[in-house]
Amino acid sequence: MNHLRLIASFLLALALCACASSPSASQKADDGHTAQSDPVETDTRKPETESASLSPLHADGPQLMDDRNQPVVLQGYSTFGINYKPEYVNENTFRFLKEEMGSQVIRLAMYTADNNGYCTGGDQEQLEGLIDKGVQAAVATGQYVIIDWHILSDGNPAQYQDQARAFFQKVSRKYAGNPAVIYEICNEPNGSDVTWPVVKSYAEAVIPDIRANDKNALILVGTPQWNQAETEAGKDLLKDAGNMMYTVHFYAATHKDQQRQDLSTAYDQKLPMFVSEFGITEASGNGALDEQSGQTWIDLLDQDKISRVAWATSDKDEASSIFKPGTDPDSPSLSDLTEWGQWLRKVYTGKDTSDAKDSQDTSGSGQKTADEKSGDSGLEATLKQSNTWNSDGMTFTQFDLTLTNHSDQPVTDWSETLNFTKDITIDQSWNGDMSASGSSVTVKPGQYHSTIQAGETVTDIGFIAKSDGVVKER
Ligand code: IDC
Repeated sequence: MNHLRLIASFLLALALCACASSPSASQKADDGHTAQSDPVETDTRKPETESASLSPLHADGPQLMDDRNQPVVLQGYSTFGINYKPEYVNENTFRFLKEEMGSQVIRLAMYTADNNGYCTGGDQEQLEGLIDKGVQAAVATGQYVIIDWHILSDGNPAQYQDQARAFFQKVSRKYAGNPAVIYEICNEPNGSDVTWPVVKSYAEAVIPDIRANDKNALILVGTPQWNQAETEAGKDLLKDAGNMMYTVHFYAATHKDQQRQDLSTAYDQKLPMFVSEFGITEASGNGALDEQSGQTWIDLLDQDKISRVAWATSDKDEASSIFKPGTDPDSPSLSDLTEWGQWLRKVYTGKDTSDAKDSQDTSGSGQKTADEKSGDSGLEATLKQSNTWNSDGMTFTQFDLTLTNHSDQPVTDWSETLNFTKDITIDQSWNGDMSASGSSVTVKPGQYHSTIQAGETVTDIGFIAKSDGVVKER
């Protein structure tokens, strides 16, 4: 266990404790609370863009952290090859992924060799345009974005090393200093002669090109055997590469105990890992879903606080597509989700897609989403998970509640019930009166906010839930 992490969690808990102790402290504490909250969305260095609200990320030992040294676990979706399915590189699709599917990071997979890839006849200008469109769309929807040099049939990254260097020089110059942008310099090295030293020397050539433009960006590096030789990297880390992590990929119907064991071994080696692609089909991307093995993987990633990105945002007729064939990229909806898409939504948000009825008309474009509960009073409640940490074998999760009165009358003596995926107790709370019962929490006005005026939005109510594992809103 990383001591800094423990200390940081302890300090956070202390600060929040101080917040909740008296009403006046509580008001003051909102500042402290805001300052320490959402690792994903509170940095306001450059308020003019959404990306400025994303905290710069860095690896600290095996753990991804925000700029306040709070652990961050990202979850998100990979595009399909952008040369195969350019239409899903689209702001409406990305917004749907964020608002309905629990996404915080989009991976832009640009094949280098397969099917008119970047290095095998693809239109490079067009592909770079798509990368830019994808970066802008991710930033506009408040998500991190991974630029993925998607080697696959070209198993040795050295094969197109010169092109890779020119590409990463260009994009890192373009996005220098943008905290949203993450560089993945080779998708899945593979082939019997593609050993870790081979991949490592490729990384040693490409990383300095990125560092010349951006000293701090997070860089992801693959490992041999389709990203399953992480323990090799764990024995022989890159030196002087700065802020970087190593990628691990799995397809849960094919990769099971052995690969999970390898991940645990690498975790014990303190290897910083990022799962930039996973599925629960077979490694072919097709076949039956293995939900059980998938859940075992997710539990392991939760335990080790490892970020994860699912394959793929596509309507191709195969089991690893999240959308059914023919899904409109401009207005995807919950009814377009395949079995895999539904599984991911459940795992990422805790929500069953049986609530699809409620938001059938949600096109993901700023309309009311299923997350928002609006009662007869006209009061709309939105809950956001802003932080989570473990201490003494328990999981602590900070939730922030936003209440908006959409009616033209003041609302008094309101009450909101929130449901969670696990039983919880309230460890700390501020600016509201919370009572937990099993997996539900009822929030009523405390000393403040007993009346919410017409049109008013209240954002300073929150609590810390204590549970025996990861908890999400249901
Ligand atoms: C697969 C696609 C499939 C396509 C194939 C070759 O799902 O439709 O025909 O690529 O281009 C990976 C790769 C990823 C694969 C995926 C599933 O990173 O490109 O996509 N997979 O096979 N690694 C393990 C599995």
